Amino acid sequence: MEYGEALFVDTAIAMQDANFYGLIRRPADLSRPLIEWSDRLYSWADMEKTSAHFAAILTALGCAKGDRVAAQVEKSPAALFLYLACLRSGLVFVPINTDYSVDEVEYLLRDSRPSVIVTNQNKAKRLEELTRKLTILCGCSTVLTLAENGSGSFSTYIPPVSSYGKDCPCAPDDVAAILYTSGTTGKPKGAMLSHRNLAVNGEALRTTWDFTEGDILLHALPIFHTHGLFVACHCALLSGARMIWLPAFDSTQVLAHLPRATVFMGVPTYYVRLLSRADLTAERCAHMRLFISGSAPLQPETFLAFQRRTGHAILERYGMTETGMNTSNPYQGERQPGRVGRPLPGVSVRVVGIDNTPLKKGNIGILQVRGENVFLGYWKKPKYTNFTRDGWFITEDIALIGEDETITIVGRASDLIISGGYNVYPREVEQVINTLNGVVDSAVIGLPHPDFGEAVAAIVQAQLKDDIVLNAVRNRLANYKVPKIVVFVDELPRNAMGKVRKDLLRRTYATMFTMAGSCSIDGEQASAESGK
Ligand code: MCA
Ligand code: AMP
Repeated sequence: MEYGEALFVDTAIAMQDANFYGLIRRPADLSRPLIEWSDRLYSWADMEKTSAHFAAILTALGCAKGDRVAAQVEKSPAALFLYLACLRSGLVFVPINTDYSVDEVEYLLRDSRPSVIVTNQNKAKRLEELTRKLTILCGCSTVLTLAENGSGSFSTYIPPVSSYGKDCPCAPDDVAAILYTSGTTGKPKGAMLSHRNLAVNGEALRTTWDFTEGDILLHALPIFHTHGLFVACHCALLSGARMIWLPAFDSTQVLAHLPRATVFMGVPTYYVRLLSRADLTAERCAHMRLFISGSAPLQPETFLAFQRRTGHAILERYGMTETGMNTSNPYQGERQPGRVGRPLPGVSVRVVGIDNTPLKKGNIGILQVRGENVFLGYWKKPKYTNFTRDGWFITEDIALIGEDETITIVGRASDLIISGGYNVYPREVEQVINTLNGVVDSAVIGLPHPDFGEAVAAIVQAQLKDDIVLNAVRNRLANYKVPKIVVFVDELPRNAMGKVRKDLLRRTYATMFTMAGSCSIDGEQASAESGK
């Protein structure tokens, strides 16, 4: 059984030049604000002008269609304009998590081989050293800087007049962006997203969630992932809406801006943290029309507590880096806690058994997805691309399609941990821990956590100080991958094949974080995180 409609018919998307930038719906009056950022307003005209200027800079730097531009920059309107400049020039944007360590960045640069790397002043020196090394090894080149206020060696580069020109025509399957996502192998893979992928998914979300020019999107997400860059920004860009941007999630800031906003998007942790604030009230949300959650499971108790407190039923949707958004609860109609709704326009889903046989409603199996939202494949790693022979993308999610055709994500086939909306692949952390002297083996697992949903725990067969383990991970990987707890054991439990029984470990340590009870969703006992 398959559900949803894979054929997506939209004349705007069927047009000859499929450059996603051409689909942006500017308001008639370009002086209208697009982004409110601290005490500055950036208009739609600023977006047009700055992205054209940045595109000219990239051309002057020698970038040609299809070249990669890597960006490890703090969130700012200038960073968004850099992304748009890449689209306009037919370049492939490669956003990098600002928290990534030198080792992690090195891997991404070696893999993506960008022609230009844009970064912050404080990272530039480090990246220049890295780039010098990589230039010898694999031909990576220029490193330039772009600060949060838009200054830096990238934006002050003066391109010759001849570098300014028309936007680059693109075919629907031209790659617009490569987003890195980890995998069971522990090494990130670059998901190639085409102009078509971005267009069909952006349009599906805009129409499903009823975005209009009158909307004001409160944006607190990072912009190096699908959620903050594509889901949030594309809804605004495709509808002529306005955005209020925060540098990062901060519940005080979010609450301060909610009375002027109409839409808010976040990972479940944002909602848990908002609920821990007694000043989250229905009055404060009176101007809001929609709260959206995704990237990780929204607990039904969070959904219900939020509804009780504010009168708003959070709309939960489900997606992946490789596919964009696949399903959504309805804008009009009942939003069901614990379910991720039905397929979006243009998306088909099915649930299959281990022999790849499609299952009937009511059965649990692996979720597969098909549609024009599904990515082109992994950059330079075709053999990792998980498609069935008949063209379905195999997710690592286990799902149930209900009688009413709504979907519940019941688990994951892989060991993936989703902590506060960030993915952590255990293998990557285990590999670091296992290199330490005295470590026989380790098992990294996700445990229920009241704030992050899941948190990383390391069960290590060794007798060491936990600082040694934590510092080793901290030095090599991004902060959010550092275990929140390390447990030393004499022996890891194994099955007959010698494989570590992670299921048993997850059960044994299940209440490790929840017992501590660091966050309350009732607001009365605001947690230590309440200022975040
Ligand atoms: C920060 N830390 C974390 C996390 N974030 N640890 C675990 N999980 C995290 N997500 C580290 C910090 O570095 C710090 O380490 C310590 O934990 C406490 O941090 P805290 O100050 O509480 O964190 P924060 O800075 O307030 O950030 C938490 C956050 C943030 C606001 C939840 O992680 C966030 O904005 N997450 C959103 C991620 C996201 O956009 N995901 C979308 C992916 P130390 O104590 O050592 O300093 S796109 C996707 O998934 C798909 C496609 C989809 O469906 O959308
Ligand atoms: P990423 O690798 O960052 O693309 O994350 C994609 C994964 O996030 C999916 O495969 C799911 O496991 C998870 N995910 C996203 N949205 C939801 C949701 N609403 N409920 C449960 N899991 C989700």
